[in-house]
Amino acid sequence: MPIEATDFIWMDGTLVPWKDATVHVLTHSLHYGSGVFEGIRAYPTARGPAVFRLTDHMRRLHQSASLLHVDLPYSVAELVEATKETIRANRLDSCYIRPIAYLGYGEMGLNPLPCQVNVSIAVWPWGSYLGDEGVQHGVRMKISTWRRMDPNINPVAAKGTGIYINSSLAKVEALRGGYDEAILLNPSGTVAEATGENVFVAKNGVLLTPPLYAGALEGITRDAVMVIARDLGYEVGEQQLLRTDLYLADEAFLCGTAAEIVPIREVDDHEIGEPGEVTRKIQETYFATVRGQVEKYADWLEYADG
Ligand code: PY5
Repeated sequence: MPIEATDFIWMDGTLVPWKDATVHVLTHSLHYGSGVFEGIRAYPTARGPAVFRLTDHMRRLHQSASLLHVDLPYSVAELVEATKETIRANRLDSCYIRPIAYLGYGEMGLNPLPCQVNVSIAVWPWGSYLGDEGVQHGVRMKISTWRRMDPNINPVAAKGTGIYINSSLAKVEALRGGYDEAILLNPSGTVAEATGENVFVAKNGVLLTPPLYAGALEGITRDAVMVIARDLGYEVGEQQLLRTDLYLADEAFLCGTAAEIVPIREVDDHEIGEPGEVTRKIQETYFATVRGQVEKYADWLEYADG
């Protein structure tokens, strides 16, 4: 799905025309994958565009940066304000938001400490990451032969650009095998997460997701799903899962900002089937929440216009 250009990208404090938002080929992060990023979404609501858990995402950007020894020149509050300004400038009702902090031009070599830190925020309209058909009827997953990295090889808690090569390899393997998306196991062989989403299974009415120590990113959608599911009356637990727990699940789904809530229809050719009641209810509540229709979760929305 090609990126749809908008008018402006926020770069280091200024709104720059989309086509001028470029970097030098000797940008440090291009060579060593030393950038950190976030994926955020704004949704249309009765009060204008609302960003879902914007402050939480910007806090995580700061945490990712600190794990990679990148000193961000903007506070969480400044990044929140810059995001709202960028949405307003592009007059968008809903969009995907991609902040990235990267080590820029001026220094080379593996020591990141002397490098200048640049920050940009781009916004553009982006449909369902795994397709509307996937959101409705579920996706076909493959357990990847690539493992999620051990947390002592790379800090998997950081959304670091270089770390995503692992996800890309798994994604390509799954796509070339005729599947929609991959699930990665950790080095001990239990389920970690998908290439850009967390994983949940439902078994006998209980909802389970791998704990963070299994290699799962502390997803903001994952957290929202746990809150919503408990409020809907489901028991929710963090538990290590075997690949066979996926094969034998009553229901399973992926969740993440880009993908939103996507049912899993099949894992390694083991059929789970059309989305069941637990998945449907969580999906429904999540979509109503992000559109500002659920009073209980009103705190999760930060309005671009105010
Ligand atoms: N796990 C990984 C590896 C992720 O990259 C993401 C988000 C998640 C889980 C879900 O986290 P959250 O719920 O906080 O979004 N992935 C990015 C996203 O914008 C990039 C995907 C292309 O969803």
